Amino acid sequence: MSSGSSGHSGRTASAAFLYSFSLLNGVGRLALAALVGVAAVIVSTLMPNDVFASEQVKKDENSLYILNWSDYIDPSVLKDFEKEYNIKIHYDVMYSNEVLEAKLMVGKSGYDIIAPSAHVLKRLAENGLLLPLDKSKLKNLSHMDEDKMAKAATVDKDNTYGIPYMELSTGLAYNKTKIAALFGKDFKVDSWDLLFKEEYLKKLQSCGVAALDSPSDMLCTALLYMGRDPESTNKQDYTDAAHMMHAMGKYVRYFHSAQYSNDLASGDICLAPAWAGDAQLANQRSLEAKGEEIVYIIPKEGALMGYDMLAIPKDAEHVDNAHLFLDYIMRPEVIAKISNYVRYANANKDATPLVDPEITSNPGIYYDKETLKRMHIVVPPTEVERIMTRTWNNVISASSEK
Ligand code: N2P
Repeated sequence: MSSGSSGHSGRTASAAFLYSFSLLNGVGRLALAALVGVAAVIVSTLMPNDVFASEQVKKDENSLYILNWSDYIDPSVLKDFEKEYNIKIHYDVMYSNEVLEAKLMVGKSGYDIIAPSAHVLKRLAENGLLLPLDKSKLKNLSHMDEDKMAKAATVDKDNTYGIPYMELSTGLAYNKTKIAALFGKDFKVDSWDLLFKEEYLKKLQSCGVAALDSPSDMLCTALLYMGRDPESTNKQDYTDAAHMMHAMGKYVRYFHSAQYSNDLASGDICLAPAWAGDAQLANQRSLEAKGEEIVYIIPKEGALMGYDMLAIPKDAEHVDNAHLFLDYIMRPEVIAKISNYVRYANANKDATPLVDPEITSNPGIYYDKETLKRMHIVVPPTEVERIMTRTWNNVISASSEK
């Protein structure tokens, strides 16, 4: 298995791009997105076209190029797949749906498997960028949970383009010891107030707050907190959300969608909006390293939940291998192994008995009925896509000027 970069055209650059994009401010992002478009044209014009080309193509037939979120697989699963099928996996990680989308829009991403969140899969499919799955090659679909497949089908009619990979929520994670030291041991953390109200942020600044670099997660959560429709199409709602978030931007150390998990674990930050499994991982590592608990909650105002999907881009070059991989991932023992490693719930009903009871009984991962009542599956409407991007870039730019 090779990871992060490979000999495939343009891929080393794209891995670096995926990382650095997430560290840029709003203006830099737009400029870089335009540059990538130009670079893609240059790279594809310079593709080698000599006598060795057909040899290389043959060698590459036994390959599979995967782009997945960071910390989102048990590496042994990739190795086992390679061994069983004699297929070499080239594995890159990403940190944001927006970057994935930009790459697919440019075309020739080189990937055979991608992991968009469900609402993004919907947009990619609508733009003709995904390949319909060949279900005759996916016999393990029978293991999937019908309810969860039906939920995924609300954005992917008849489950045409994707299979749900992991189920997740966007809640709030905090270091119990540090929050008790700041606010007193009887202080109850049950609200997004801590992330959005200046009076709390001012205090929290000393122990460190981070935020996800994800416009849909952050803006829709802000709308929920404000009691507005998280799928609002009203421009004013986004203006109000941005206004409120500028306060948050003044106090957060950074916006990044992976770094916070390590930083919570090491004690470098004490609070962050978080994806369920990443918070659990932080908890596990923090307990091991310092004996401090990282608690993950679904605040009383509600939180987002959803699925990350696995899908095949329309121009994938290794379509058969991609189907083999999807079918492999749907083996109950394989997806259970992944859930045990990454601490996210999966959507495979036959895998549940194989998942560590410590995970299945955690209401922040496998949600109980009470928690589910506060959770919302949100699909940001297409017509506000631009408003969301612009609003989010403004929040980040304002924050970087602090
Ligand atoms: C896992 C990241 C979760 C992906 N580390 C959120 N879409």
